[in-house]
Amino acid sequence: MTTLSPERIKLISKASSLILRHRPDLVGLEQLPAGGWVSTERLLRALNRRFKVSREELDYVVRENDKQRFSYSASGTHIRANQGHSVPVDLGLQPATPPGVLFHGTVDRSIASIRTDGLSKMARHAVHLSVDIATASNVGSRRGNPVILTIDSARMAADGHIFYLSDNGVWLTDSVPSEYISFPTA
Ligand code: HQG
Repeated sequence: MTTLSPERIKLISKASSLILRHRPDLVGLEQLPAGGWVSTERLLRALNRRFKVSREELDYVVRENDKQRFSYSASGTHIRANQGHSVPVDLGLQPATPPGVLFHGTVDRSIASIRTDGLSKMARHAVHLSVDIATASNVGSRRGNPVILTIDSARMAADGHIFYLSDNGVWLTDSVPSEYISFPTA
């Protein structure tokens, strides 16, 4: 069975994220097709040009990736990123009822602006929210000392905000106005 080093997983994961979330043009696609599904062959051809990635290695990354960033179609002929896109994409996700509370990990320097404007999707397709504090803390710590915001998703949903659950358990929504956000007091 193929086992890959963490470095190799990261390399393949990053290159695949770049193509499947941000740069479909790198595999000759003007835009992402419905569902964000790209032919696995097409992705492998592009990866192979740079890194000599085998189908077995890609399978391993899809299966073992720490955040389950990618999914294969049922037959494995196509692959997509489960979330995190910056290019327009219709993932075909159905609106879903979120848990009562969700979390978002950010950093101190963003707080003033989030207090005023709420959470925006910034360069991504949606605002990303987590079901647990540990995940939100990991997300925030990519940028510095994490600050955890608590989102009143129950009230948002009641007020008509639409939520989607990605295949890897991330909650997505268009924006979070600041009235639904609790900021840490300390
Ligand atoms: C902040 C990674 C100022 C927001 C992660 C965040 C996640 C504002 C940054 C996924 C703001 C956007 C998403 C406002 C939002 N003013 N700052 N009004 N509204 N922000 O990367 O949630 O490893 O687009 O707090 O783990 O950090 O790629 O979003 O700090 O799951 O799979 O603007 O990406 O997953 O940053 O991360 P991002 P995110 P992957």
